[in-house]
Amino acid sequence: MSKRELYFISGSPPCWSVMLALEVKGLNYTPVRLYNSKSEQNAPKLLAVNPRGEVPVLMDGNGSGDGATFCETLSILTYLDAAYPEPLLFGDTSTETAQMWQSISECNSNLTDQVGDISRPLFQNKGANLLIR
Ligand SMILES: N[C@@H](CCC(=O)N[C@@H](CS)C(=O)NCC(=O)O)C(=O)O
Repeated sequence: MSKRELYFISGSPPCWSVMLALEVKGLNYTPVRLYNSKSEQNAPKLLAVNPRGEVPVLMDGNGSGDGATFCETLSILTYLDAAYPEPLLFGDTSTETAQMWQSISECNSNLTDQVGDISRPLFQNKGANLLIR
């Protein structure tokens, strides 16, 4: 069994990002599905990693004794790129890397909240009052 575990909730785009990165890099991992309906992401073991009770959470015991545990998609992707550079996710040149981070920053600053305002009421029945403004 892989010593690398990814804790995820079905249908979660942030979790998909990490799954994609692991596949692109050819890294084996054990996917650990959590059920949002049972609040499994709030288990003490996971709250110790992310007190906000959100996934993805990556536990990377890579067998070399310097395993790592992270939450937050971008920090997980950054860790994977540094630890397993083949192939690089964030560009091969300084210009490519800057262009990618520019796009990521623009999305996070201008798109993520707005998409959440629409998707949370639709998919999680949360925050429907936000749609009635
Ligand atoms: N900024 C976080 C967002 C993660 C996030 O929103 N995860 C959602 C699934 S898409 C979650 O865990 N929700 C559980 C909950 O709200 O109780 C990241 O990029 O990792």
